[in-house]
Amino acid sequence: MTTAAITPHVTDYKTAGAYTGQKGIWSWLTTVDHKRIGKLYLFTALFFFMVGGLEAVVIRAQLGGPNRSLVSAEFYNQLFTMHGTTMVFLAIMPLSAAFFNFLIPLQIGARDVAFPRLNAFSYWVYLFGGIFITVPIFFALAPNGGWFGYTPLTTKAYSPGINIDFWVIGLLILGVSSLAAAFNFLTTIINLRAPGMTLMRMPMFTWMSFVVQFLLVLAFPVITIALVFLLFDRFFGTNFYTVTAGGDPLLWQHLFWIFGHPEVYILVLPAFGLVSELLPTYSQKPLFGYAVVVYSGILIGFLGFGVWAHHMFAVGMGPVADTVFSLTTMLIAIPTGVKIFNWIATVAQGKLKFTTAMLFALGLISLFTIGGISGIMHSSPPANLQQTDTYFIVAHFHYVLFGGSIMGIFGGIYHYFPKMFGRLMHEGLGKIHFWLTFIAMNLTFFPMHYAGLLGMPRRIYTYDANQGWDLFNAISTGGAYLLGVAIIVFIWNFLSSMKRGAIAGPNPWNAPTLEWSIPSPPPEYNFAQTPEVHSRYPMWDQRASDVDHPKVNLTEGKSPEQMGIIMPYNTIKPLVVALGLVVMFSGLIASRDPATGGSKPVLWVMFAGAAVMIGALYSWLLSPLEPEHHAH
Ligand code: HEM
Ligand SMILES: [Cu+2]
Repeated sequence: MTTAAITPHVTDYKTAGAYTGQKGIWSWLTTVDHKRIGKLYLFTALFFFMVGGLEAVVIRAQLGGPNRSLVSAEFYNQLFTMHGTTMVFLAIMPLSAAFFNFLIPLQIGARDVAFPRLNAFSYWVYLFGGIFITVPIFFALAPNGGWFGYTPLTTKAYSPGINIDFWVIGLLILGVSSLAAAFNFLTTIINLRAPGMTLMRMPMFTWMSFVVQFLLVLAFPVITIALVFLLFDRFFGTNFYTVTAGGDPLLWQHLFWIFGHPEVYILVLPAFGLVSELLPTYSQKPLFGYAVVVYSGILIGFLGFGVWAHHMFAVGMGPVADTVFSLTTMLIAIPTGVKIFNWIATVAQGKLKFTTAMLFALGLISLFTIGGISGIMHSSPPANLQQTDTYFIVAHFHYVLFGGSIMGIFGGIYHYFPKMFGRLMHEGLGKIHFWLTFIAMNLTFFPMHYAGLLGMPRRIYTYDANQGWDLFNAISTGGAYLLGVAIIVFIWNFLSSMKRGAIAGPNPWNAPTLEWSIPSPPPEYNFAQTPEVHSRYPMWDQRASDVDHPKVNLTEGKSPEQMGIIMPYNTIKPLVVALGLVVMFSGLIASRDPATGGSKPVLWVMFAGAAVMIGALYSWLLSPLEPEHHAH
């Protein structure tokens, strides 16, 4: 890699050229900078993670012992529906989006994403969609049909109230955000790579993100269609899912899981990508079998579209379909196993540094493997018929989603916090956070395997004593409380380190990729000069003597204008378009039918929202690109 040499008069190498840019709430409302949008996703998604976590703690408090009545059966339905929906769509997906936004342009040597304003739009649609679907729980009107919303339960006949309308419309809104972002990142990764950054030189996080964008673009249209059918059934009297009118409730299950299974890879592949960044850094060794790790990621993405009906072994598809989907599901274990093998081979004989980030990466390997093994167990239809809809399944997906996604994302936060904020998180608190999480996670979810094998169904709001479930539930609940403590330690470390953490410098971990070649936090324009890349580990290419003071790509304290770099200007229009879109959708449920408690559309609200959206979009598309010709 060739870079601008350190300017001789740099006094404090650690902060030289670091971001000093825009300040104030207006600059956040109008930002189109991928790094700031990444931080907005991070703060918002961590908030929703805590909301989802709180819902989980209330669920566990209710289930901590037999015959409890902390919450009603109806409110319990709302709690698990929103817990699942929040964790999947408002916490883990946006936490991954925080890393897509902050990291991808830095890893490929670009100054921003392909469509910065569209990027801002995605964030605001996510935020407004998240508020739209979350607020109802405070009025006990939240979605209550489970996170996969099976029909006919979610049709008007069985759910006449407004609850399911919030879920259907909320997910449609969030789908707009995910799809817009996916097209943005696909275009960015294909077109904006620095000279020499060939596909097989891309850092692994960018590779796995690349695969995920394809999954998003292919999977989200499927659930969008399923939701539109349900919206029509609920609002306009069609019968896509009503069997007595010639519809088919199983159509929903097929459509939901054709989206839903790729969705689990959308949730875990970014964490896999982060772990593939962390392990080489903290072993000071290249990733073992880089190309094989890339291909196994692609294969997981591809096979992920061929297994959906393993969620439906109990609906009576017949032996042929059961066999096919069982085999395809078992096949996926191979590329997943390859990844785990390559990670272990990377760590083997490495110069290991057990930082908090490294512990979370190793935590992912062990916990995800436990989840993967139980996944193989219920890929066999006879075993599945015993385990489906029991706590064995709840245990399984928490080992892959908490043990996988969340552990990987925590590792990524400790690793990239210095690049984002210029300061290090506190390692002592980090280690406490890790060990509390690791122990509490196993206390919470491992006993669920046994409760499930002993017949405890999921989604029951209470249970009778003496069925052999009491002890397992008591341990799980204790574990959940301890997880709550672990998350408080993390939040304290996160917030206090932003102000008081040790100054980090460009590359505190001696990591190998481009994002570590620029100051922390990076200047608005990222790279003073577009880097030229000659290998997969540009920072490790440098002469040994440069390691202490690597040639970082900076020019001290100059603004983009002074550097002659044209950066996209701030604008409020993406936010206004997003607001118009959400108001338009909200108009569908703006009034209530007193008889059924169901919702009714209010046309003027819909038109007002549409007018704001189209007006702002028009002005956005007509506004000139060059900053000086434009008044905000
Ligand atoms: C923070 C700690 C967590 C605890 C204590 C927890 C606990 C639980 C419990 C007890 C249930 C079963 C509710 C029931 O069937 O009645 C559940 C369901 C679920 N959890 Fe978690 N969970 C946690 C984190 C997560 C995370 C990180 C995810 C990631 C996506 C997640 C996703 C789900 C989903 C999708 C469901 C199914 C909801 C449904 O049946 O509709 N959970 N969780
Ligand atoms: Cu699946």
